[in-house]
Amino acid sequence: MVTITKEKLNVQTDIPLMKYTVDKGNGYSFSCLNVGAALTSLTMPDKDGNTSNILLSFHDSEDFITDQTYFFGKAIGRVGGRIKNGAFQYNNEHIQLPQNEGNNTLHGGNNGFHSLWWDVSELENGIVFTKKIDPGTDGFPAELAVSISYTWISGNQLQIEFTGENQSEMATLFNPTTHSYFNLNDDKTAGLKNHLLSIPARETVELDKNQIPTGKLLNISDTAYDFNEESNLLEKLESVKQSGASGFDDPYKVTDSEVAVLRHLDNGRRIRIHSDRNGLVFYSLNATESKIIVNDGHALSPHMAVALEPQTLPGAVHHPDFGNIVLDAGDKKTYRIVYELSVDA
Ligand code: FUC
Repeated sequence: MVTITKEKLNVQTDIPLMKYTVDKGNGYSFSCLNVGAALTSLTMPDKDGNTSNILLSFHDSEDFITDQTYFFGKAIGRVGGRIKNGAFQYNNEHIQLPQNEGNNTLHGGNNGFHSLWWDVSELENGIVFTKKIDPGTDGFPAELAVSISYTWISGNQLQIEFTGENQSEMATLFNPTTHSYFNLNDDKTAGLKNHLLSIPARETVELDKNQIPTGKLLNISDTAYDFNEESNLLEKLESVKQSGASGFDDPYKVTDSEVAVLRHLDNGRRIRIHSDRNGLVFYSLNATESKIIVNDGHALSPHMAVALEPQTLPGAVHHPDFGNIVLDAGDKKTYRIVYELSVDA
């Protein structure tokens, strides 16, 4: 039996900051905020029945309002990832988007989904955030009606569904994702110890020095980036660091709808991530500031968790082979991401 509770958090804001918790009553529950449509916790048992939040989360709720760096659990849109020069061409017209990382646009700009206040309604097994976003709000063309729902579906599966409906006469872009960072340890300071990861992909998107997709794919078979075979995450992280990278921050071209499986060697927790799109950005939280306090009051540190962000491959707006993220006038699209949780005995 699913129960939904609603709590007003003690933060001074014009719009009350609300936390919604959707509890299955069997050790599985999640919580969300009306700012950023953020998933702030996802709780599950381990093999001994101890429950923990498997997401990295800000300790102070205020940080969910102000953050423009880490995006813990946030909804991301209109477009996840980076858009070169924050611009694209449509029918020979140059369309400029808000630039928030040098000349480029990252995660929908500073006024993207992650920073907005959403209307909320309760569903039978979850909640739905809705908002009509116009160009004056986020700097993208066209009025877009967005809904983002989080619901428990069959088994212990959390489904996140994004719908965008273009309600104007001009085209826009729609490639939303969710920016959850996972850590299956009870003690988040243990970092990624004991984590095994698999990703069904033989190629990643080549990135330039500003992490902008060049349009090429790189064959990663038998390199440290290859997670086709389930691999120890810390060992792979060490290998890529030895080759000069700060960690993983790469778009994988996935070959299956089960885009990643992350599990813990000892405590039995396992998450399978399902998606209906061709890309997965794998980010190992490479740069952090210790003034950020997370979860039970610990300082944030590098590689404390991993973000696994399903989306159409970044760069699609400039490289048609990567997919189509244009939402034409009047069009409506829905994308789903499912977190399937289970515990190995
Ligand atoms: C991922 C990365 C970025 C960024 C962000 C928080 O999407 O690709 O580099 O740091 O998350």
